[in-house]
Amino acid sequence: MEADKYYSVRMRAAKNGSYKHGGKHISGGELLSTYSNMKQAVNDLLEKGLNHSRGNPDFMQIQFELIDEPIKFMKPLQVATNEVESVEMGQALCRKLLEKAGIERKIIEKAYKNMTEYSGIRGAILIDIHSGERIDDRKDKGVRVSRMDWLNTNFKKWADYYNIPKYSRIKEALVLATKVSEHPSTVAELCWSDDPEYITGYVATKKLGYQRITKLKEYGDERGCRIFFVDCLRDLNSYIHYLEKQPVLIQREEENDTRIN
Ligand code: PML
Ligand code: MG
Repeated sequence: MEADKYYSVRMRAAKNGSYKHGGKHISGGELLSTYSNMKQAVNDLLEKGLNHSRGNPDFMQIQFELIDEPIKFMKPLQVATNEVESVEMGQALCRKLLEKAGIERKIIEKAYKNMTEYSGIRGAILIDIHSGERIDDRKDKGVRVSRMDWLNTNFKKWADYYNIPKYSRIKEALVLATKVSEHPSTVAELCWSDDPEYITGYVATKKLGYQRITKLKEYGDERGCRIFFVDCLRDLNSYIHYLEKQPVLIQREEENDTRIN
């Protein structure tokens, strides 16, 4: 399979028309596929978009495109799960982890203050760690991290080994967090879902790993968050290019293979 060419396959789904016509974001999906696996790939994304707690879409686009650039292979971030009893405790832990990542308290507070303004955005927003200002110019769209995946068989072995639930949601979030944290300009990522039925989120950095926090919002809340705290003012364009275009495949360490088989 390694010798095969890969395609980036992407899906986006909205309700009340396309985004251009003011539609509400329902779901998005990214994966890499070989040509021979394309039917399955498209079907997986179709299923994802059709069955979402944010509602049934009335607009969906699925597209694929051949990848010319070489794929970068990366090991997944280390995962830790922090059980918390309340949203307040969860959010306090987020702030603590962001501070640990080297972001000043006042910058974290500024990001939180502006958070309601960011919550309808489909992709990620980029916040400069020096000014606390949003620096991407993508308005409602945000930056969509793309061209990344983790082959299911490899993910399942990893999940078994670390005793982590084999949810595609965790796989997809960890793929994204690993790709994002690998870039030297990323200081930290803060994320929780816009799915009203999913309240676990995370803070991720290369050093601290993928720190899951079990309660970051109340059930029923459709406001999500995906912020990248960055130090990349001088090379913003190449940073965004990396997020959108660099193909990445996540693969667990080889040495573990011998231990679980
Ligand atoms: C999402 O659903 O869009 C993000 C989910 C983030 C948390 C996934 C997890 O580790 O449980
Ligand atoms: Mg989502």
